Amino acid sequence: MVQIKHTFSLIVFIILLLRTIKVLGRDLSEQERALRAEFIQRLLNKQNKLEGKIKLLGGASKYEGNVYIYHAGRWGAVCDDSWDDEAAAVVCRSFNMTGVATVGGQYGETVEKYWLDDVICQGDEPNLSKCVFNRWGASDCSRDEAAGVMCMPESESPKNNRSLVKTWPNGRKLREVLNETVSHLRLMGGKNAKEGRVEVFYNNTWGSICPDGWTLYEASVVCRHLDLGYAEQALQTYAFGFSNIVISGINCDGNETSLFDCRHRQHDEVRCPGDVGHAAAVVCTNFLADLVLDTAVIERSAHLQDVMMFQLQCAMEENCLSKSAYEVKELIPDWQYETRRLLRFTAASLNAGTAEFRPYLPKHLWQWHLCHMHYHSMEVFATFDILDSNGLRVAEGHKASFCLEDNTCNPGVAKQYSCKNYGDQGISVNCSDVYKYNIDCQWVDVTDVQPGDYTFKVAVNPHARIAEQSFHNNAASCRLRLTTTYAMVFGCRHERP
Ligand SMILES: *[C@@H]1O[C@H](CO)[C@@H](O)[C@H](O)[C@H]1NC(C)=O
Ligand SMILES: *[C@@H]1O[C@H](CO)[C@@H](O)[C@H](O)[C@H]1NC(C)=O
Ligand SMILES: *[C@@H]1O[C@H](CO)[C@@H](O)[C@H](O)[C@H]1NC(C)=O
Ligand SMILES: *[C@@H]1O[C@H](CO)[C@@H](O)[C@H](O)[C@H]1NC(C)=O
Ligand SMILES: *[C@@H]1O[C@H](CO)[C@@H](O)[C@H](O)[C@H]1NC(C)=O
Ligand SMILES: *[C@@H]1O[C@H](CO)[C@@H](O)[C@H](O)[C@H]1NC(C)=O
Ligand SMILES: *[C@@H]1O[C@H](CO)[C@@H](O)[C@H](O)[C@H]1NC(C)=O
Ligand SMILES: [Ca+2]
Repeated sequence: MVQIKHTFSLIVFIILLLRTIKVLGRDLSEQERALRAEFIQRLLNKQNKLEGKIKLLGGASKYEGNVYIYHAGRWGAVCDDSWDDEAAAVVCRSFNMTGVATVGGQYGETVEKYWLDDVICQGDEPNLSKCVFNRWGASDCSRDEAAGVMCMPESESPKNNRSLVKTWPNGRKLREVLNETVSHLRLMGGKNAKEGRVEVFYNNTWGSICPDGWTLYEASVVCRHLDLGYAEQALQTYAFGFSNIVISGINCDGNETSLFDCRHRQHDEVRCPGDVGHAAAVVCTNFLADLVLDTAVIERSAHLQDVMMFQLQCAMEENCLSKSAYEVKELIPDWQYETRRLLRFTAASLNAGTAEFRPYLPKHLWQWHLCHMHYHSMEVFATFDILDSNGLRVAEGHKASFCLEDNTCNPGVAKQYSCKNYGDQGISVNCSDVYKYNIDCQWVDVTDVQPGDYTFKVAVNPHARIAEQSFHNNAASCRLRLTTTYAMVFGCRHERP
């Protein structure tokens, strides 16, 4: 029986083979040609139908995970540089949902090459391919920089329900969940006392903390809590060993003196996506940079200027204008003579810390920006936003790259860093990096913003990518009065980005 079946399969195979040879042969009949054309057309149609489609992988449901987009016949990942909630809104809208952005491969390393990098969305684009980004496939990101989203139904959206904004995703303080008198903190597995995996004594055993969402904010609190200085690194790693993960979802402001003052949104069980074997870890140090944004100079320098678009070509290339500028360019033949209204201002940050502030990217990854003729060493050094009374963004100053240097130094301190000639970039202790109001891109495009009262927010090192002693002096939250003829910025105070 087996023999007969085998023979039969062989015959079928030979017939198929003969047919294939015939099809591949020179003399295709018209009908066969038509069949092949139809097959290829179907394949192309399928590709076209998928073009621009989104899927999410690595999450607990199909509505959360790392984002993959289909383009030119394959799926590709999205890098987290510049990735934010506006971009998440665009992704989640394709499921009729709202959502929040996740970064740093929160749902694991990417399984595909990157299609998109430096994606900047306003939030109202019909789909992700309509946002601004580098060329398709142009990316310098490593596999653990995958951008993701966590989508949720509109009704549960924190944006739809103002009363939820404060409680989500914060939850209760850790000290309300565990008994502080018997809970302790320690570092384990490090080469010295200032580094290691963070362990909590919880429910009578020592356990690790879930590394998901572990940032310099949480790490800063751990170092302060243990009296070890400042957090130089927040790690999600197996390098310091592993123990059972007993706590997830810790979320700190960064200025707490005890980790138990941080908020905690663990639900019933520990939920810890990402690599198994990884744990939250820190490296503490006594010497660290600390940028302090100068609020007075923002108030003094802010003013409006109307500029014709032909003077803004470089700025357009670097995405320094709002979306409508690109629409104007497409729709209006004489677009060069249209004007943009810019809110210009000077931003200066002093390094008041005890160590130099150095760029996040190593030198060989700096990007040469032809327009401005210097290298950019950090994807995002500063953000400028205008928010309405509901806290919604009405204008976003692009997130430009910058060149870090010592522009002015306190008396007796020598300048060391300069952007010229591929020089080393950084900000020395007691020196300031100054972006004067008259340089390109040092503005927010307010062409589309109605006159009224707003909040103007400027932040440096906004994603806390580089360690600092404190992040609570990195942002300035100011009042902005915009009229048809002038702008006034006043009442700036420091806060966290
Ligand atoms: C994305 O939006 C553009 C503009 O509305 C549209 O032409 C395109 O078909 C959309 N793509 C997908 C996958 O929805
Ligand atoms: C989203 O909602 C619209 C209108 O209610 C509906 O037509 C569409 O099919 C929905 N899309 C998805 C993916 O559920
Ligand atoms: C907003 O959320 C609160 C708390 O969950 C709830 O009591 C309230 O009804 C919600 N409001 C709306 C408009 O959904
Ligand atoms: C915390 O633990 C201490 C020592 O075991 C105990 O005396 C105290 O009642 C506990 N507190 C709470 C709130 O459980
Ligand atoms: C504490 O540990 C015991 C076993 O040692 C376990 O049964 C219990 O569920 C744990 N409680 C919590 C809150 O984790
Ligand atoms: C931390 O900063 C927040 C503002 O971001 C402030 O409300 C809070 O009081 C500060 N906490 C401490 C312990 O300084
Ligand atoms: C920076 O300035 C502060 C206060 O003016 C001073 O105490 C400190 O020694 C200076 N540090 C350096 C490295 O110049
Ligand atoms: Ca700072």
